[in-house]
Amino acid sequence: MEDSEKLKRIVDARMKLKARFEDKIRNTPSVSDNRPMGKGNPNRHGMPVIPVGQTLTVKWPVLDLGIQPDVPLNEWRLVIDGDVESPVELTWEDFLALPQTEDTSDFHCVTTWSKLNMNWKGVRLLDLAALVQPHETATHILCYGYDGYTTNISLEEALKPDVLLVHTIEGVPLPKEHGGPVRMITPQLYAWKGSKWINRIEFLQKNKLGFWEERGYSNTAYPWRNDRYS
Ligand SMILES: Nc1nc2c(c(=O)[nH]1)N[C@H]1C(S)=C(S)[C@@H](COP(=O)(O)O)O[C@H]1N2
Ligand SMILES: [Mo]
Repeated sequence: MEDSEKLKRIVDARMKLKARFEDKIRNTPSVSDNRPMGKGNPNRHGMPVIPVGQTLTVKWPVLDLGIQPDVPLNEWRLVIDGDVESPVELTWEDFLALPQTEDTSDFHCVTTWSKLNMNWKGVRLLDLAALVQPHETATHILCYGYDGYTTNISLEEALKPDVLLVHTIEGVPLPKEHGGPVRMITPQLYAWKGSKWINRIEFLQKNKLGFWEERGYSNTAYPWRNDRYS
């Protein structure tokens, strides 16, 4: 397919997905809560900038399962499959050819640290979804990392405009210890919902728990509700 045709298809599909999930997104707690817990000025989605129980950090701690996989760019792949019209397996070049988004957002770790104003560059999950076209029956995704990690979220969380698969932080390539070459970020949920070293996104017709969710972490992970454990 021509590149321009491909882009047009993504833009059309993106608009349809936005319309389909608009109401659901507007009703998620990190946008709609009228009594969010936390302190400080409102962030861009109206929540106190420091969620309840969090402390600001300038350093960026590293959290993983004890494995930091080394993925050369020529071997890197991103599979997007499951309940979708057109499953894909993207190479690094394919990934960089997709619409790129830059955004500055906050990072809230369940272990009580938050790091504000992180500048990211990458591809919106919304645009990846537009590429593969989830069926009407799709409700959740399960993300897989090269280290064997998994984590799940609902589509109304995944399709928010600040959910990105990032390859660049503060203008430099995302370091391996933070999930490079590519990780996902979920600024409106605790950070464990964003898989480092991401290599597969599976669209599902029902919720399926990931690594930490199976071990007692919250399914939903809302920072402004102190929603850490299930
Ligand atoms: N693949 C993978 N992704 C992961 C993890 C992991 O162990 N493996 N840890 C999660 C947790 S618990 C957190 S808090 C963040 C930490 O990201 P950081 O190490 O860049 O701070 O990544 C999340 N994503
Ligand atoms: Mo975490």
